[in-house]
Amino acid sequence: MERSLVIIKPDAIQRGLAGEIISRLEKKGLKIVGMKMLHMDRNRAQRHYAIHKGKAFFNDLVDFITSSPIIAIVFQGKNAVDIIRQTMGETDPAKASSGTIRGDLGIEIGHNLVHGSDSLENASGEIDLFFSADEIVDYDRELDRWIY
Ligand code: DAT
Ligand code: MG
Repeated sequence: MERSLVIIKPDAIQRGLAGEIISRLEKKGLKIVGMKMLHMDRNRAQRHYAIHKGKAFFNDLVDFITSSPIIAIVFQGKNAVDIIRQTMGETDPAKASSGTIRGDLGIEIGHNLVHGSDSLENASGEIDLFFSADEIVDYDRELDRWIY
């Protein structure tokens, strides 16, 4: 089973959309195996978004993600990385399809509500940036036999 890091971004928390976003991913069938609320500092933000360093939007991105608390979640499931990306929709909410989180709930790229890892390799590093091994919880769900 894959694991992926989801971040409920500051705009989603401020708008009261955390439950809506978590619920969409839960209803899809993904299992929460780690979750915490925190206020990202600039150091963690720059490490999380290191791949974008040097791009025009990098400073605004770090300002935004550190502007207010976030919720970091580890979701687990078959093909979790791709399923989460599909459920989120395209990076720019203006281009994201209806039925996706960003397509239904957002308007512009700088306020796109949610982060999801873009590959299995990056997911592993991103999870390690937020969670220690003992903060990931391994458990069985009865309903998984109705999903798989
Ligand atoms: P994603 O979050 O879909 O993985 P990304 O990794 O390309 O997208 O970019 C990270 C975040 O940076 C994205 O969620 C919003 C912001 N961003 C990306 N491209 C941008 C742009 N052209 N202008 C402003 N913000 C941008
Ligand atoms: Mg990305």
